[in-house]
Order: sequence, then structure tokens, then C-alpha cells
Amino acid sequence: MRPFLAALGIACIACGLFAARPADMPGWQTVRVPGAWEQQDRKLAQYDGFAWYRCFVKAPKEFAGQPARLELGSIDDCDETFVNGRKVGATGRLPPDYRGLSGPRREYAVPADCIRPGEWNLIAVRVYDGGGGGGLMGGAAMRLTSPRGEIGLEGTWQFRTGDDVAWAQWPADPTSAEGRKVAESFAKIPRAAGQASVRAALTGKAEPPASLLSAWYRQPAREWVEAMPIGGGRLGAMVFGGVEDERLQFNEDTLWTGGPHEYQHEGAKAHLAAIRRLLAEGKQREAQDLAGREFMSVPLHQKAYQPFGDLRVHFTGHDTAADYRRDLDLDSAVAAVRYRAGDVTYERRAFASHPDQVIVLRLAADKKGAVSFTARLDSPHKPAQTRGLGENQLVMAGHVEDGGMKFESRLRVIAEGGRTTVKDGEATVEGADAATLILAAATNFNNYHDTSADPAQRCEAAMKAAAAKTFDDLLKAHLEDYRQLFRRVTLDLGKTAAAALPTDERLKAAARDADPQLATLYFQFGRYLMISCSRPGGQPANLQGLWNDQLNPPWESKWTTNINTEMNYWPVEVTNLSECHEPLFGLIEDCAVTGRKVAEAHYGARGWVLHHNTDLWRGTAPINASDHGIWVTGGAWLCHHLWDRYRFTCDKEFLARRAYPAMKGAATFFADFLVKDPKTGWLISTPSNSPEIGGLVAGPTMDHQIIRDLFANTAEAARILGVDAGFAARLLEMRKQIAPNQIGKHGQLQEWLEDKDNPQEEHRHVSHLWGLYPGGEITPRGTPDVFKAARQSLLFRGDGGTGWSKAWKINFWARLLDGDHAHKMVVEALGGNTYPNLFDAHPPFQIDGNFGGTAGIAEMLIQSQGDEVELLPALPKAWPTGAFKGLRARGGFEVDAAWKDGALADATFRSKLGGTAKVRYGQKVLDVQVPQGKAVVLTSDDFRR
Ligand code: FUC
Repeated sequence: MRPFLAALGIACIACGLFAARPADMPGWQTVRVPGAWEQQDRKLAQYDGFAWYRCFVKAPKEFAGQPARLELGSIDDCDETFVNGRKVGATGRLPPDYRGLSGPRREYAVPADCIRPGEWNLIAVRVYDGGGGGGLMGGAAMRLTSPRGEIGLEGTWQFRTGDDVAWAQWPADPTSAEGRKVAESFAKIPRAAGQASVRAALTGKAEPPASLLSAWYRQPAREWVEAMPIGGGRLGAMVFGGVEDERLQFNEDTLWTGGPHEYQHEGAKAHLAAIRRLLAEGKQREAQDLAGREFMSVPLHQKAYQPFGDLRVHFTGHDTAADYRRDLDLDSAVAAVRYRAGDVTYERRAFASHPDQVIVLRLAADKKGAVSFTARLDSPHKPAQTRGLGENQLVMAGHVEDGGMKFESRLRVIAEGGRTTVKDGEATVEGADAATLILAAATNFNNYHDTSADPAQRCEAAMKAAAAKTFDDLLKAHLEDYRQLFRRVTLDLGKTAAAALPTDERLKAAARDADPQLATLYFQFGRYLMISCSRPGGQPANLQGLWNDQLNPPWESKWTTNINTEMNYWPVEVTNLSECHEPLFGLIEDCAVTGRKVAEAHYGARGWVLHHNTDLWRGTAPINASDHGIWVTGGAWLCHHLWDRYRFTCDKEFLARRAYPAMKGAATFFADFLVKDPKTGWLISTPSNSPEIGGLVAGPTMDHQIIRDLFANTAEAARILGVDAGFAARLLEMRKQIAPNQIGKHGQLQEWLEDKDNPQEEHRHVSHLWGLYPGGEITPRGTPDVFKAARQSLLFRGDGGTGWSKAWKINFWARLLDGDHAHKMVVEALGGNTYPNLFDAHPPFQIDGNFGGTAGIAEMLIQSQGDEVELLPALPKAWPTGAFKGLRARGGFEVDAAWKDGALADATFRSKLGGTAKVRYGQKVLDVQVPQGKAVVLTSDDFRR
């Protein structure tokens, strides 16, 4: 107590401050929130210590009787937070027991009886900053939310340095004239925090949707990660489903910061030998310093994927919604919202059409003339301007930055009946029977070195074609296109009562209650996302697939190639969506061009190289920092996808035309790049790192596994195609000399050349197990000792991790043939790393975990990495009875299987090409002839004989 009082005294004396008097509030100033106080006022530039923030907000009367949530973003360093004088939360510890905790977002529960509905309320935050920037730093939404609405808290607040707990209280009773005067004078400050909006009251309880393959909810989305994603490959949106305010936050996959640019660091290769030498001498820090100065990408960072805009539709008078339900039906790729307001039932349906390249929103009601609304377009990009065009269109045009990418979107409102007017950048419809809203969007991007396209002309062409169709025709074309992909695979893992609950409730209970159908939903949701964000002609799925609402998205929402981009594409072939792989091949082909310049400039090598990230401009040089940016096997890993596509489809034309040229280029690079380790005589990869742990090193295990895979596949491709026999022989010869997998002193598979693994290390990357999955060189029967060591390494790493890390572990445990452990990881991913809308939580949202999870569930049911197709290799006890149809296996097979009481009941093999499958179930292996175009059925008896 005493040091605290002393600190308080000093703070107050230093600032000459005393408790505020009610009416004129002396000693208080105003600051903008969020942001460090140092940036607000020169006098505060050096200030560390106590300070208070306050704002007065008028709570709508609809907030009555409802608990609320106060979200304040992050605070430097620690805080105590009060609503109407009552403490609602604290993070870190204030002096005298000071412990700073600036990272976590502040989210505090506010009891219902703490809120004064229809009155002014005081939010007060007591902050202590121990050094550096201090205050309410933001980094997340700042608001007070209740089930009936929210109050935005960004804007101007009252502020003062010093400390007095009395400042948490009202200056005077809020119902008194004096108290009201203070609050009202606060509200007059320019941009005062506290804009309130009310949500419709929800009554009744909607029935679940008819299809179990639906993500559904009984309330609108409040957060972006509660909204429903739709996508037609290039164009996508998040549908919030608000009652009186619908929001479709939309994206187009080519809107990025920056412009065509080369990233290689000319002259870098002059330093390669020195970096290698320093690493060989064990001087890691010196090697990293030198590489940091001379070897990195120019510029050092890559560009960022951007949000495009928002379509906002406002409905007046919908202030009570009965039996509200919104659902995303995975079988039709349509997001729907339904509720009753008064005696009218309203229905909205939204989909993103790949065939028509537009987003369609249908607004309908069961009473004639009941559809009235105002629609507008806006964008987080400040230069964007919206104007009306003709009788029923809006045009929003803008650019990302000066000299940067240009974009345009158009909205056409086609009402049936009623009156449509376009004015002041808004389209208003009154008294229509129904309306179809068509949204087109485009940029000036042609390819990574050409941005000369005309977005206006693109929008016009798409709109002209789409608007000529009826809503029913648009929907029909969308369903035909989508379903021919989605319906190729069915899965049944069983069902419990939980399947009847809304998706958000199921996720909350996932760690506790058995809910096998949730795993089915998650699996099919991954396939849904893939079809929605990765279509021929478009960009591949980035870190967020297609969906991003932020100008500064996490990790720029790029393509990170040291796990994330590849994980995105793990499910495509096995879950029968081969076409969706195409955009990734396009990216590989681009990088095989840009990566040639980097191979030459950085390594003096032929062929091409891609490090751990690329962007729309196809940067391939090492970015960010030398301790993890210099990692050479991104391109080689991507080549595994080219080869896998061939193995799943047996398409020789693809192998010759697309796969082999890129694989040959990547293999050529490594033939030049590998060097002999002076200590062991093995060929090693140096400089590189084991992502993203341990810094810059010589010879990480992962690199050697990937390069072995690349060399073997490239040589095999050359053999199949009858080309480059000498080159192939050289690759196979070098391959034998590459440093092998080594088992270390803890029984682990070594992550590095040296036996230095820390068995306590729980890092999210498990790179040295690449050879187990997605690679195939570590197998139970082929390499039993290394297989055992890989298992030991995975046990050391533990079951924790980010979303994608857990998804990788599902696949690892499936390959380790441990279905129950794989299932444990599925449940942990669902219960701990999944947002209400089923998006994967790294956190933050990152789509790789969704795709890795889908791949992992498939991997539990069928594997074909060697020369066998194994049925139910990792079936967990939790899924005793079930069936799948349409999964694919390498060798060109399509497979169905059913099981009962934990044992295979039957399986069907089909092949477009015809061939022999070696089919394993448990210990038994059968050679099965599958004639072209025919189905062969196997029963449990076949495996008993
Ligand atoms: C890698 C990972 C991070 C994150 C980022 C996009 O750097 O280590 O966890 O997924 O990529």
C-alpha cells in the first residue's frame, strides 16, 4: 500500500493534478483513441506512469436488462477498467505490484445491472505504462456490445495523467442536471467516441435447416469471423446477415498493394561463400548479420492482399425479427437469411457465381410490395468514390495507393415492382415484390508484370452478361457449376443429437460432447472453401483464401510457402477437386520465371528458387529477416504438388507440359546449390533454416527430405517422358549423397545435421517430419526405425500449436497409423482453433488449418503415398460406423468404402484409365484389377481369405 500511495503522490504532484470537479473538468484534455498518448500531444512525449481515459456513452434503451461486453483492444501496459464506477476487469498488475501485459485484447463482461439504458454511462480506464508508448492502443474493434446493438468507442476520449480512483465515478449523478451537462458537453466534442446502433430484437427459435451440411445460426454475425463466406473463385464475400443492416464485405483476388516489381538483390552471390563458411565455423550470428546486410530481398518485405469494399443494404422498420435463422448450405453454396418482421417473412439468398463472375443477392418476401431497402457501396480504401449510373446502378471506383492498383465495382439493383431511385450514391427501392442485386468487381491486374487492364470495362462486360439473366438462371448456372465439383464426395462419420444444434453452439461443446457429424461438416466445409476460392484462371488460396477485410492483414495474407500455401492444397487431389489445384500451378509457373533471377543473383545457380513467401508480384527472394527468410526449398516443396497431381490423375500430357519443366528447373537449382559438408562428406543445403526455429543453419533435415523427393520425382518424370536420361541419372547419383535422416540421442528424428534437438521444444513447426507427411519417405514398413523416431519427435512436440500446426498433426498421426491420436487432434482443432463460422483460428484467422484439417480427415480414411492404397489406415474408435464415396487415390483410382463396428464392410474401386491397385486393409494386401471405366467391389470377405 505504501509504495502505491507514494507513487500516486509523486504522479499527482508531478502533474499538479487533483480530483476533477464535476462540471468543468479541469485537468482533463482530449485525445484520439486508439493510439499511444505519446503521439497525441508533444507534452506527453516522455510521459510514463498513471493516466486515465474516460468517455461518456448514451446506451440505447434497448440495452435494458442485457449483459454487455466491453472491447478495448490492447492497452500499454496494464489497466483497470470501470463502467459507471464499477470495476469490470483488469489486465496485468498496477503498481505497487506492477506487471505490464500489453499484448492481450481487453474484453470485459459488463453485468446487465451495470448499464443504464436510455441514460449516459461512463467508461473509465485506469492505465499504468512502465515505459515506451502508453495507452489504449487498439489493434482490434473498440466497442461496447449488447445483444441489442453496439456503441463504437473509437474517437475522442477525455484523458489525464496522474491517478485518483475517484475518477472512475461520475462527476455527479448522471440523472442530475449537472451530470447530464458534463456528458452532453463531452458528446459535443468533435468525433467524440460513442456512436450507438441498435439491433433488431430477436424472438422465437428457428428450426434447423433441412440439410445437415449447413453451418447455421440463430443470430446475425457480429464479428467478421461469424459471417458466412461465399466465393466464386476470383470474387467472394462475407455475408453478415444483419436484420436491418445487411453487409456483404467483398474481395477480389487480385487487389494488392504494390505493383509489378523484381525483388532479387543483385550482387548477393558474392557473399554466399562467406555465409556458408561462417555457418560451417559455427558462427551463426555473424552469418545472419552478413546475410541480413547483403543477401535479402529488395525491398525486404512483400506486398499485402487488400479488402475491396462493402455492399450495405439497409431495411427500415425491421426492428423485431421472429424465428431468425441464417445458414450456409454447403451443398448449394448459398448463404440464406430468414426471419419474420410483423406478418411478413423475409428471405435473402446470396451466392458468388463462378460461371457468371458476379455476386448475387436476392431479397424476397412472402407478401407483395413488402421489399423496401437502400443499398450502397463503400470501401476501406479512402480514394474510393461511389456514384450512380443510370436508373438502377452504382459504380464505386478507386485505387489502393498513389500509382497503385486500380479497382472498380458495380452494383445493379433489379427490382420486381415498386419504385427504384438512384441518388447521392445510393439506390433505394420502395414497395417491390422482390429484388436481385448483382455485384461485379475487377482490378487492372493482368499478370504479375502487367497491370494495364481496364477495371471499368471488365465490370461492364460481366454486368451486361449477368444482368441479362433472370435470378433463376443465375442460380441454376451457379448450382450446376458448383455441384459438379462438390457432389463428387460424400462422407458419413455417424451422428449424435448435437447435429441438431446451431454450429456456434456445437463448436463450443466440441471438446466435451461426441459430435462426429461436426467433423463431417468441417471436412466438407474445407472442400466448400476450396471450390469457392481456387478456380482455374484465378489466384490460388492465400493465407486467408480469398476473404480479407483488413488493409494490414496478418502476414499480409500472402502465400507463405514454408507450410501454409502447400497445406492449403493438401486436400485437393484426395478429395476429388483436382481442377482447384490449377491456380497453384499458375503461381508455380510464374515463380519458376521470377525465381530464375533470384537463383542467379543470390546463388549464381541455374534453375529457379522460391524462399518462404511470395506475393501477387511473385517475389521469390528471401524476405523479412535472415534467420528465417533464407530457406531455399519453397519452390521444391511446391513441385511436390505438380508430381502429386500427376500421380493422382496419371495425366502424362500435364506431366510433360506443366509439371516437368518446373520440376526440372527446381532440380537444376539444387544440383548447383548443394555443397559437400566438410565434416560428414554428405551433400547439404546451406544456408537455410528449419522453419522457423533455430535460425540460419547448414543442413536442416527438412530441406534434405524435400530435395530427395524432388530429385526422385524429377528423375522418374524424365523416365516416364523418355527425356533427359543423363540429367536424371545425375540427380539420382546426387540424391544418394544427400545427408540422410538421423536418429538422435533422445530417440528423436534429428531436426538438424547435429544432434541438438531440445526434447522440451513445442514449436508449432514440425518441419523435420516432412518425410512422414506430406512426403512419403518415412514409412512403417520401409523405414521402421526412422518411423519410430519421427513418432518420438512428434510426442516431444506435443499436441498444442496454432490452427495449422494442429491440422498438420492430424495428418502426422494418420500417417503414424494412430487413428485415436489423429481424432484427438481433430477434436482439439474444432474445440480450440475454429471460429463460429468454421474458419480456422491460428489465431488470427488463417485458412490453412481448414484445408489441413480436411486433408487430415481424408488421410485417416485412405492413404496411397507408397505403391499401395490403404483403406481405413487410421480409423478412430470415435467413428465406428461410416462411409465415404468418391475419395481419390494415387494411381488414378476413385474409391468408396463403408465400415461397421470399426471394421471394413466393403469398398469400390473405379478408374478412368484402368489399372491394378494394390489394396491394403490391415495386414492383408490384394492385387485388384480395375478395368477402365468399370467399378470393382471388394467385401470384408476378400480381406479375410
Ligand atoms: C509462418 C508461421 C506462422 C504463420 C505465418 C503465416 O511464418 O510460422 O505461424 O502461419 O507463416
